[in-house]
Formats: sequence, C-alpha cells, structure tokens
Amino acid sequence: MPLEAWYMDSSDEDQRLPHKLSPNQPVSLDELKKIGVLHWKLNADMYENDPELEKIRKDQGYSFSDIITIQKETLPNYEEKLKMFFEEHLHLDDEIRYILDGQAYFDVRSACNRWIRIAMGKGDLITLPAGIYHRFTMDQTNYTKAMRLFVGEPVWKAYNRPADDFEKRQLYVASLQCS
Ligand code: KMT
Repeated sequence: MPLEAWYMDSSDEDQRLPHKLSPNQPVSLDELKKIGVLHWKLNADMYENDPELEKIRKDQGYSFSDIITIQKETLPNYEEKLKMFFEEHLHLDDEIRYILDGQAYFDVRSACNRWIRIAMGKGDLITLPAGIYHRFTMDQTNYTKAMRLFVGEPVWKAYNRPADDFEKRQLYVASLQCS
C-alpha cells in the first residue's frame, strides 16, 4: 500500500480515529517532501538482513538503532508515554522511524501550520526533519513495533510547542513556503 496522508479535521474526538475531512483532502509524498518529510517503503520481514535498509542507513548516516514495541502489556508507563508522544513538540535532530509491525499515526504541521496525519504501516520508514512540530499516536489497533534510527548517539529530548527560539527551528521555518 502506498503511504497515505491527509489534512486533519479539527474535532477533539478520540485521537486514535483517522480524523479525515469530508471530503478527504489527501497529501501527496511530494507535498510531504516539500516540508522535509522523507519516506521509504521497505520489506519489514527482512529488516534484520536487508541490503536496502543498510544502504539507506549508510547514505543517511543512521548509525544508531533500537526497537520499541508500543502496546499496553509490554511498554512500561504506556498511558503516560502515549500522552507525551501526542503533545505537539519538536526535536533538534531528525526523527527517523521504521515500522516493523502494526501501525500508527504521525501528525506533522504543514508549511501553513495545518495538521497532516500520516498513516504508517509495516514497511514504512519516515524521516521528520529537525525543527518540525509533530506528534505521534496509536490508531485503533493499539499496537506498533518500530525501529528508531539516529545519526550518532541518540538524543530523545523533545521541546513542546512553543519552541520557536531554537536555531534549528528557525532554519527549518526559513525552508518552508506557505502558499
Ligand atoms: C519515540 O521517540 O519513542 C517516539 O517517537 C514514539 C513513536 S515510535 C513509533
């Protein structure tokens, strides 16, 4: 399945629902690229020995990786973590996630500050650029397993919005064109 993304409605119903507008307003991979969001589709069944993944890691310098399984039974402080992940925030480094199993949503702000929801499924690898406001939520299946990649030693620090004074944020904003 190709990656699906769309502009969100503004309802404050359950965050795990799709929140599509009616009619739906899809967002293309090209539009995502314009805001610095990059996507690859890989075969997650062979993530432990995948030359394609190795090539991306080498080309992009993604030297670090670990695996997080997000489900109530196995993730300590599950509810607390989900709440934290859903706070609008940014990082000073790229956020790189590869879904190995299950599914979930990443929400990112468009150049004009609208929420775009990205439906991530098994095999989707995504890079969110440093400085982009974003958040993460489970969908109604409540299960995902993801590889977290990083350039060098990982820094998980998140800065909740507003965090506009960081140089990384300002550089990112300067790269955007709202039209
Ligand atoms: C993190 O940093 O652990 C996250 O972004 C949570 C989602 S990982 C699929």
